[in-house]
Amino acid sequence: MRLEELRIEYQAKPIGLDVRKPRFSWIIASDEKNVLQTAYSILVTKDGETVWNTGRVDSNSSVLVEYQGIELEPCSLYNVLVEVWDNKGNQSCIESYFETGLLKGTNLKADWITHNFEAEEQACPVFVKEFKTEKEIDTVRVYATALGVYEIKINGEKIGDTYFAPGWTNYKKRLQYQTYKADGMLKEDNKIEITIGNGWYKGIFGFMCTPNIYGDRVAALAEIHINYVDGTKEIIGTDESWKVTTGAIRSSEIYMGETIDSCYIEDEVSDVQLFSFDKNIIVGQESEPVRITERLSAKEFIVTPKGERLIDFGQNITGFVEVKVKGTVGQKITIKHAEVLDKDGNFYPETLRQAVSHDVYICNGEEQTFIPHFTFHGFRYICIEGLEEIKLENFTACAMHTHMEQTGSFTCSNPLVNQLQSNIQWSQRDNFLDIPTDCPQRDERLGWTGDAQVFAATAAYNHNVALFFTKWLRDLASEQTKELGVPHVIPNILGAQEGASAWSDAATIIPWVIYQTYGDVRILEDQYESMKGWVDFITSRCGENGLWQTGFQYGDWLALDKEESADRTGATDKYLVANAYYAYSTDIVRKAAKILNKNEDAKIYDELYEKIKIAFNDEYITKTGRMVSETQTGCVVALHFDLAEEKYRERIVSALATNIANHKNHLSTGFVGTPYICHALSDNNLHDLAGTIFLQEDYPSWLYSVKKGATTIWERWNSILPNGDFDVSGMNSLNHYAYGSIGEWMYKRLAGINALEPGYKKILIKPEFIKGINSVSATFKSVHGEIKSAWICKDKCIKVDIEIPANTTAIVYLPEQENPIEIGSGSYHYEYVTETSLEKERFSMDTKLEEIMNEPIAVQIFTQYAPQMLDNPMIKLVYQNTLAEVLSSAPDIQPLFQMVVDTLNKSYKSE
Ligand code: RAM
Repeated sequence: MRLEELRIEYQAKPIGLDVRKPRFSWIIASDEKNVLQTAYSILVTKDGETVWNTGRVDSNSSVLVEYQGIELEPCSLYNVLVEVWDNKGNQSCIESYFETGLLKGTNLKADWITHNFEAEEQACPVFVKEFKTEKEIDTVRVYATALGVYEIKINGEKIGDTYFAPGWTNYKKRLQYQTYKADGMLKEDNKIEITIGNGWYKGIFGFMCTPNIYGDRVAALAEIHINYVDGTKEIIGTDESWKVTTGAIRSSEIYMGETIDSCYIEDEVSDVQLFSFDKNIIVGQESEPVRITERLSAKEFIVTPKGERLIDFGQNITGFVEVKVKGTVGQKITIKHAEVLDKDGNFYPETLRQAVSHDVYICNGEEQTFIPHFTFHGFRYICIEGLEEIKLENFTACAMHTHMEQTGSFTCSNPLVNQLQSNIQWSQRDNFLDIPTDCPQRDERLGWTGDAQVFAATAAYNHNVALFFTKWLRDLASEQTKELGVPHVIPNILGAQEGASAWSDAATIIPWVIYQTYGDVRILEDQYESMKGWVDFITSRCGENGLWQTGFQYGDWLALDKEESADRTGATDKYLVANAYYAYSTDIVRKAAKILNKNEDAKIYDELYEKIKIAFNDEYITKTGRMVSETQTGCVVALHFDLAEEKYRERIVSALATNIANHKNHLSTGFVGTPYICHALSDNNLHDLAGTIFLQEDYPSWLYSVKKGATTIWERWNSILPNGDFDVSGMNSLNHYAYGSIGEWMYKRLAGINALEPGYKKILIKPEFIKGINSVSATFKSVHGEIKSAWICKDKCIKVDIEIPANTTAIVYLPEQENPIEIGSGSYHYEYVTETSLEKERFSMDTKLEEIMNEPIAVQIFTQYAPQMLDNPMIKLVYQNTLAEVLSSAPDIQPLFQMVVDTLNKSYKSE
């Protein structure tokens, strides 16, 4: 047995940790089976002195064990030693450390400084300080923040590898500072430069491209802590002695792009001005920082029909392009960005709306490498102007986002589904840039609560999002009011507006997802008032019937069944949706109350929940079990949120199936129905139908966009129309993760990876086959360690491979087998022969195919018509693996081909 990982507040060896009671988690690995922890001990020391020693504690907890020692001191290094005993008589230990941050914003003694430039000055101010050090230096830490986004250089070199600090928070209530290790960067003569871009604080933002949203002046606050070898310490902080100038960055806006003039000779240097801004609201960095996490090389150089000169990076990303160039002095190079080309192959930046997204570089005659500093773009293509010779190797796309750890992987036998998974993962990375944005490219990039809410469960499979959401949920709570509830975007720059269902429910649903995924009770404690406050807000809006039926709602946003509504809210009764979420949020609050031992509340919200359910049934389901909105989403929420009385369920399930059949086995759902439709079907004995709509390849479906070449998830089912035209509603992003929320169903139902207890302390493995996929392999790195589920169904044989981490147990339902198996940790392989439904279908179809294939002419037909036949889902399903083998040349025999297709279709229908 060995301890593989020791995390402190989810992080390995954090510095600048600003948590007073950090929590420790460790991962146990073992070659033995059925391993459980029986005891642990934790020893925390500072300068060799013990500050916390648990001694041996008989416990199986290995996740988020809270520090209970002497109060932590700021800017101090703590060593941690964890020892673990297991039920097999083994013992093992692991060491790590953490360094505290300032623990209080007011511990920053430096002054806020700003400039006094003319209002029309666009260039980024650079705050400068020169100083000498005389003694031998041990360690150097920099604690810094800004109003705007900043970068610090020490002696010409950037400190840290992060971007967009201090991040986007509700600056009126919360501002993060960052801690940097700057060991070895100081010399005898030193120059510190802090450059500040407008960022979210002062930059142009929102639908109206409004400037100065939080303030009209950027400012800096920083301290350089120099610890000398002789034990003394010196702090160089921002104060009146600093100077300010402008540098090469002549303008920078997140939406608009950046202009760097490397010929620019430093301006005059002027005195800084002191600035006042509340230090009490300053908190330590709460989530992982934004970094460049992948560098993509240029795939192709394209000259478009219009003559534009483009580079294709093959993937829609968020970030920017690094350009290597040797231009002439003053040569101006412009890099324009777009997600897509139009159907004629021309550059199509329309999806950016008013976000100009141009980076402009002015060369100085030498070999140079340009990147922008304070802007990011959503793009796959760039258009280059002002450069004669374009060499692919001089252009690298840098993908950037909050540096979350990847925790999930999913692959299967269907390449289109694999591309879908890739698209979901990319849209998550592209949109988890400090806050969860709706899209990363256009004049929006806002923290839409609804989008984040519907996607959170999928997000938590793909990446560890605990810290990311911890930070954002604090902003959510800080923006919430009793009068208006929870805003639609967080941070809220859209102004005062009452909360809306499915959007504002992020307040309850996301903490619940984090609790379930990581076993994190603290998030429930921290968010409890906010969760409860949201439900109370809804209650305050309810009429006498106990239902919320007034005010603005997004409904089933962008649903296709909009015949009854002129706007974008879909056909499902908006208030039906609102009350379904009211019940769901109340259900979460009552469960949270129980977990937190708030017994009074638990009772209150239990009763409220029951009342809402009754009221919902009275209002939205007739006495004979008919839904008032018999739309897909109407049925889905009644089923998935478990609202419909038992006796009505069957009818609602069949109404859902009928509706789907009326849509030729396609979905018609929007933001609300889409995440749940496949769950609702799978949970109600219609898993096959879930599989059918999931694997549709024509509009509207998930795989439609894949077949249209998407590399990220689109905002609309038809962002690109079948004829190659674009949706022209003025709201058409090709990088919106909301519909990627199907990912949760893929992990849960196709791979079968589920948590039975929070934090996956107890696991359910229950993969279920669908026609069209004959193997799946998925992994999920839980807080207890990696879970694996893989299956393959081939040649009448089913093989299943499962891995269960130490200190957990699992219940396994093998596909097509009746009885569950209980297992402990370890690797398991199962192999069995069964007449599965999938197999039955496969083999009966194979036999029919074989008969047909015995006709020599058939071989030729398949060859000739292979592409058309691939468009027939049934033929493709059965035949995709063998088709390639029989391809050779063939003459045109249309009637016989038709006969083959008809036979196949008929035989499928009669199944
Ligand atoms: C659009 C956003 C987002 C959605 C809102 C209601 O502007 O892109 O996806 O949540 O509308």
